[in-house]
Amino acid sequence: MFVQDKRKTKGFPVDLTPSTSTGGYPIRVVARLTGIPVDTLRAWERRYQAVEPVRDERGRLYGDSDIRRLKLLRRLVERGHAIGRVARLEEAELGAMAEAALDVGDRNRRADVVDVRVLLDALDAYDLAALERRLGKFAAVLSTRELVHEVVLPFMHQVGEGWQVGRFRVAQEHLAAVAMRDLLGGMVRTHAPRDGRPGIVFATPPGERHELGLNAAAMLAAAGGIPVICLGADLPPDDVVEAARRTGAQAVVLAITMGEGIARTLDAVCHISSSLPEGVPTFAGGAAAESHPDDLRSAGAILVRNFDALEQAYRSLGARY
Ligand code: B12
Repeated sequence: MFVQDKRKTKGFPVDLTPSTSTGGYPIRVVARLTGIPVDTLRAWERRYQAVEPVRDERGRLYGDSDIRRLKLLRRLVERGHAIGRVARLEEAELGAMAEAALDVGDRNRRADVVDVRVLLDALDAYDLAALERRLGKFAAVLSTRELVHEVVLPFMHQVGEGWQVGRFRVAQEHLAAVAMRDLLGGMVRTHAPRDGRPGIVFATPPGERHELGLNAAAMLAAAGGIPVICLGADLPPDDVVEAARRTGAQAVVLAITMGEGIARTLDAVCHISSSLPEGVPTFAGGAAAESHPDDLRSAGAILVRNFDALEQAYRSLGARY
């Protein structure tokens, strides 16, 4: 028996909780979660050993990692890859190939698959556990990069809107921020590279407490395999510089949302960019950063207008998508 959330999104079950102690999903549920017909699943297993589910007396049981893997395989096959060639690749390799194939059009088309309302409902009820569990379900079936673009950003946007129109109180916005920080922590752990490559320091300047965009920026770096040193909001400039020096960071990313006090913020940006070691760039994004392109340039920072441009910058720093 599965506990299934009644609110479904166009046939995509959003809250399926496996009732077995092994945490496994039977093949019919996997077919629904991955969009791969049962017969095809069996053929992929038999012929290509695409996944190797455990078996018990009731049949095959698949784990979250099998589902992630099957989703990636389906996406690659849809784009013309032969299943026989990709079926046995490591998950990281499949992820890199699938990320490379994901474009903006795909994102828009896929937006209807994910419905962040279940997250907003959890927030309505002040239910952090449900929020994190539901985020976990999305994380099981989407790649990290998809999770950021299709779940995290739309969710944060809705939280912001909800806060503004009085649906959410500050306490609920704080709960959402906690869930996002936990999610980021998980991503940093999961994607931590072992090759000792330098990381990126993330922070907001003094007086800037809006950190949701910053967290999303950090998640995308983690998704690309770049080590993340996320210091959070309202940081003294010297602390940002010190963290970058001590960790041998290859860049600093600042999020600047608030127009109020922008002169002080720009002073801080200037201090950071001029104190960093030679060759370590300072990137800045967010609403107020976008409104002050010339001032930012004068302060020695590179304006990043959106998350696509940010990913482009990460690629130049070695991110693998
Ligand atoms: C949530 C929120 C807060 C929370 C922030 C909590 C947190 N943990 O981050 C709290 C309650 C702390 C807060 C406080 C305040 N806030 Co406020 N807040 C918001 C709100 C509702 C949502 C902002 C948000 O995080 N959205 C989600 C993110 C993901 O979206 P986004 O900010 O729009 O960012 C987009 C892009 O800019 C980009 N982006 C963002 N960061 C980055 C970084 C990089 C590197 C890149 C590439 C891109 C990028 O990504 C997003 C794309 O979708 C907005 C109103 C709104 N609806 O936007 C006001 C808003 C930002 N706040 C505002 C104000 C004035 C304040 C306060 C002064 C209010 C007060 N009187 O107390 C204080 C000041 C706090 C401070 N000193 O910083 C104003 C700012 C106006 C301005 N231009 O200066 C806004 C616009 C509300 C308004 N219309 O007046 N706020």
